[in-house]
Amino acid sequence: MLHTFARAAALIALLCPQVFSIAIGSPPATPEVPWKYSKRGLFDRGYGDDSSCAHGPSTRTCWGGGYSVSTDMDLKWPSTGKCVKYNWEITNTTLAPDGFARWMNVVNGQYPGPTIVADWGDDIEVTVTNHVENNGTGIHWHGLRQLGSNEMDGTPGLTECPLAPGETRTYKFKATQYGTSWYHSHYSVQYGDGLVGPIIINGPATANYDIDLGAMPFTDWFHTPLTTVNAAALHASGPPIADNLLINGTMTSAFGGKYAETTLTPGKSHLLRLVNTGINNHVHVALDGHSFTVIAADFVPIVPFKTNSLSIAVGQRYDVIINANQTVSNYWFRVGTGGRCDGPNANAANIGSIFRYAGALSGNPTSTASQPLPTGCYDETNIVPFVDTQVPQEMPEQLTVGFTNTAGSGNLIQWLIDGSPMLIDFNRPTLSQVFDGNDTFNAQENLYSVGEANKWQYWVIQQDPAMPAKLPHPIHLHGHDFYVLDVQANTTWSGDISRLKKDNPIRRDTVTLPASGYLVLAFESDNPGVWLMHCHIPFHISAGLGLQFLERSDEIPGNIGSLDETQKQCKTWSEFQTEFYPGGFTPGDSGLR
Ligand SMILES: *[C@@H]1O[C@H](CO)[C@@H](O)[C@H](O)[C@H]1NC(C)=O
Ligand SMILES: *[C@@H]1O[C@H](CO)[C@@H](O)[C@H](O)[C@H]1NC(C)=O
Ligand SMILES: *[C@@H]1O[C@H](CO)[C@@H](O)[C@H](O)[C@H]1NC(C)=O
Ligand SMILES: *[C@@H]1O[C@H](CO)[C@@H](O)[C@H](O)[C@H]1NC(C)=O
Ligand SMILES: *[C@@H]1O[C@H](CO)[C@@H](O)[C@H](O)[C@H]1NC(C)=O
Ligand SMILES: *[C@@H]1O[C@H](CO)[C@@H](O)[C@H](O)[C@H]1NC(C)=O
Ligand SMILES: [Cu+2]
Repeated sequence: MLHTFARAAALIALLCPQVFSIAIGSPPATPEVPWKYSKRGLFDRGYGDDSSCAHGPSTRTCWGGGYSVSTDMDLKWPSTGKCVKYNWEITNTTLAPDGFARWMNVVNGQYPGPTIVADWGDDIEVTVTNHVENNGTGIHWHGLRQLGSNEMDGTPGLTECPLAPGETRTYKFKATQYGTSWYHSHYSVQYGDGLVGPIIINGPATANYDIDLGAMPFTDWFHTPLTTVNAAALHASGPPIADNLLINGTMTSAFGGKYAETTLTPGKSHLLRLVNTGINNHVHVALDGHSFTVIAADFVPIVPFKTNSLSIAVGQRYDVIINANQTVSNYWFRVGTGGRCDGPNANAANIGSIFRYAGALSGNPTSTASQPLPTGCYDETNIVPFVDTQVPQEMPEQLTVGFTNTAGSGNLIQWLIDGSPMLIDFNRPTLSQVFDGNDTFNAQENLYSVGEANKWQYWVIQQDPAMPAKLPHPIHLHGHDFYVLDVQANTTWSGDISRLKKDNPIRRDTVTLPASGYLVLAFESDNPGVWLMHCHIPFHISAGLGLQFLERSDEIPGNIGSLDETQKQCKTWSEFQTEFYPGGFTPGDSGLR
């Protein structure tokens, strides 16, 4: 306790309207970080560095004020002084996104939740009140770096206790990145019951467009509450069957529902922000008669490439430009699933939405696909980050993904990291433990310490070849983007570091670990905090497929206000849990999603 307050007193409060203040130990806002400059290629793509021209439809690479699409977002971002505030009531509400009515946990009665819209460099402040009678909550801002604001990451058991029914808390953080993402509950399987929404952070782009159509979220959809589906999945020998797949929160089904509709302006080019907010299903998307020019992958601007379809893992995003230069008409936007590698979807063959040119007749499209959608759960490989990074070749440390299945005897499915299924303690989040000066962690917290400051951290995630469950996993890291240095299906890592891609490797925050294969990634230890790395399939992280990096524990910034808030949140959570769940939660359920 003493330790907590001694630490806290030295730190600076973080207030939304005020310019973001990073506390002791983390990199300064206008950084002088020579090690970073020295490892960058500073590749000149012809826009110069940080041009100051004005942003507009024909100058999307510019942003203004010395910022552009060439700016390295790790090092530099605008400080607008602008604060974007939201007030959210989380309720248990009956809705029927595809015509089938069921209870959902949603933000402000709305599904998908309200889109957070901010400009690059804004502060974002979201006040969340939990009105759900039976469940806690905790909102995570997927892909946002939370530089210097680890306690705002919204990960129950790591950075906070769950928010108990009736309680309110405020999350405050800075948009140091720009592009498209989403927020979701990280409490139990709650996001699969509806607690998700898009995040748009306006910024420059690597190609021009006229109109921003906003976000287009997709998710597989279950008619049974996810707690029930998950409890069964923990004991079943195969994945659960999704009932449907929602596009922008809607689809048709035997119960009614409707297709989502998007309007295109003839002759204009449109930015569309694709987000897989899914549960089990990897998706493939295409628009009849139109190609996509892809300009960003996750929060990373990329060298534009053209494609007829995109493969999108759970948690991934792509920003694409669609040129409305075809005959004024209606076109099917088609969405397919991975096929055998993700999980069955009862309506997989019928998923679509309508893209209607302004001036076209109403009614469903009669367009045809030029080619069938691909299947499979793999990532796009054409991704070249616009801002160039050099990552030296070094030997990674190994993490092995394993699996135990005693389902036949009525027991448990568990996914393991180095033999251990992750299990967190809602009542003792890692961050509180760190501030209390307790550095003894339970083995099942799957905690890996990263002590070095500002160094590359190399990890190979290897699927245990002996494992019977041969499935790919979308791996997501909090607090960082990572670089994908090598990725292979059906093989084990040879230890040959000359295989590692060092010249401008793919950078993003979610990547697919292929079945029976491995993934070598690297991130920079430039953000002290407690950061979860996990499979983004809720059923898999629930069954243990996760670990936490405790990065530079002595330097994690805290601030008086949010530490007080964390303590209050833990007290009310502990009272709620003691009263309603005296025996604890479902065995084998990590508590995380
Ligand atoms: C939501 O309300 C329904 C009844 O309308 C109830 O069965 C369900 O348990 C509630 N869900 C949560 C998460 O509280
Ligand atoms: C959450 O709500 C569901 C649905 O009402 C309920 O079955 C479950 O026990 C609750 N669990 C927790 C951990 O709050
Ligand atoms: C998604 O739906 C919302 C609400 O109906 C709508 O405002 C938005 O334009 C839609 N987005 C796209 C890309 O069609
Ligand atoms: C329509 O736009 C696409 C994408 O920019 C381009 O590849 C194609 O050639 C254009 N087609 C016509 C008919 O102009
Ligand atoms: C330190 O944390 C561990 C793991 O959460 C816990 O088991 C132990 O009781 C704690 N020790 C103290 C002295 O609080
Ligand atoms: C991996 O092996 C499986 C089973 O033999 C096969 O179906 C799959 O195509 C292989 N994947 C790759 C990328 O080679
Ligand atoms: Cu998984």
